Amino acid sequence: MSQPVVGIIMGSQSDLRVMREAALVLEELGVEFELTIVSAHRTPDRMFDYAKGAKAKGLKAIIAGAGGAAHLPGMVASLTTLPVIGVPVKSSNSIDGWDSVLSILQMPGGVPVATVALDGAKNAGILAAQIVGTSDDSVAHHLQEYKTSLKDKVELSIDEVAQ
Ligand code: RP5
Repeated sequence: MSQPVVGIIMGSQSDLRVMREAALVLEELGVEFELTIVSAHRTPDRMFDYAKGAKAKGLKAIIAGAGGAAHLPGMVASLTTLPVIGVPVKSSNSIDGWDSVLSILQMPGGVPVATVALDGAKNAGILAAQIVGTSDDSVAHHLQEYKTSLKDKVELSIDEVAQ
């Protein structure tokens, strides 16, 4: 096994039902990743250590998912120069997920978090693979194949509708 190049973190085990989509697509695209729980509110020291150590251990991007008052992606982005992709998770007690979306999306200038759709962990995985693919030909090749498969699916449905 080679070294993980993408870190997937989430605020709680309850986020895993959403965040596993990022792991699945990274696996499909041949990207090595690690996955763990890091909470901005419950384990702030762990969050600090994770973000501070991420670049040195070889990560190229971090996917951070959280729900509610979702500070994890923004706080991690404040502690590292790695690109951080934020996944707003619709947690059970949320106001339709708007709390998660706005707290991850509305970062002040200077500390960007690339925010995907509510529960959009799949796109977070693809975006992380695209970051890795800028310097990894094998991953870039997998991404090209993935794009071709999307096109093929549409073309197939066009043919089916025409019949
Ligand atoms: C956030 O609070 C987590 O990211 C999760 O989405 C939400 C609820 O957490 P649990 O109460 O299910 O642990 O910190």
